[in-house]
Amino acid sequence: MPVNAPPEYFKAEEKFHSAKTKEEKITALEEMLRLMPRHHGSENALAQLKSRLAKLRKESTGKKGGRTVAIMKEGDAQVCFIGFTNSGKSWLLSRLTGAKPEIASHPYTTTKPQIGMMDYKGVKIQLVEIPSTFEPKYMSIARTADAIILIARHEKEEKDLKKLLSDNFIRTKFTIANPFDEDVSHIKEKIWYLLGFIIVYCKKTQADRRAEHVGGTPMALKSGATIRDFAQRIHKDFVKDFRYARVLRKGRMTQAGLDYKLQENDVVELYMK
Ligand SMILES: Nc1nc2c(ncn2[C@@H]2O[C@H](COP(=O)(O)OP(=O)(O)OP(=O)(O)O)[C@@H](O)[C@H]2O)c(=O)[nH]1
Ligand SMILES: [Mg+2]
Repeated sequence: MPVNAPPEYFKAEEKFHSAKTKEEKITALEEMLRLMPRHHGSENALAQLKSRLAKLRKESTGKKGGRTVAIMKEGDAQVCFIGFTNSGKSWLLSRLTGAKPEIASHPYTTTKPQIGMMDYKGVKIQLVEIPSTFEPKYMSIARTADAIILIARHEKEEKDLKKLLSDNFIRTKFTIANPFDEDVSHIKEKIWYLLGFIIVYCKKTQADRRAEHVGGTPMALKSGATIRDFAQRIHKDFVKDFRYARVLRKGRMTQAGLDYKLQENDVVELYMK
């Protein structure tokens, strides 16, 4: 047994031993591997975990459908809806995006992940409804998503959904929403707030004339982002060829370098070598 493994490791190990399916075993093993301390004394244990995992992965990929289903991320962020059946996930998805998932009163209407693109002030956010069967191959989407909306109609559901996340080792940040009890526009704001983005606007660049738009193209950046993050997002060479930026903030123009911190509603113009 590894020395100094955190308590979460043993929780994952317990889960591994009680897992009924290969997929659940794999998820637990991946978690154990992640949590195992890495030092000289744990090398053997690490190697053992890796080989067990490789074996299980090999056994499970032969099966139809594969082990995990990845949804290609599109837009600036991917947000999952997780909730019990009939909680209004498909309904919410259809209200927030142009998607037309089947909405019905019978349980488990949605059997495969449903995708839609939400527009928030010109920024695109991909929304994914996870089927309420909570199959491991679909739960893995939530693990890599940028945020999760737990769709809960009452406290019991909220509690059970939180447990579901923890049982699946999902640490993605989340918030709770109830589509039949809350304004859809309010949920939209919640999603945005949870993501913690700011919107800045791109002004024409010398290097890229296509970036020229009346009013500027909106760009979503993590709050705390700098001119460097901004430049990198437009083109990988823009940091290398960067001379300076001009930032229009609350009516005032400032000349700024790569480390300059951006704020909501800044309009940024890059000058290149
Ligand atoms: N209470 C209430 N129910 C509604 C409302 N609008 C739709 N519904 C019903 O909510 C139920 C669930 O809707 P869905 O969006 O399909 O639920 P889901 O979470 O996607 O469920 P599954 O995909 O079937 O697991 C349906 O029976 C709808 O008719 C509403 O305003 N209030
Ligand atoms: Mg549905």
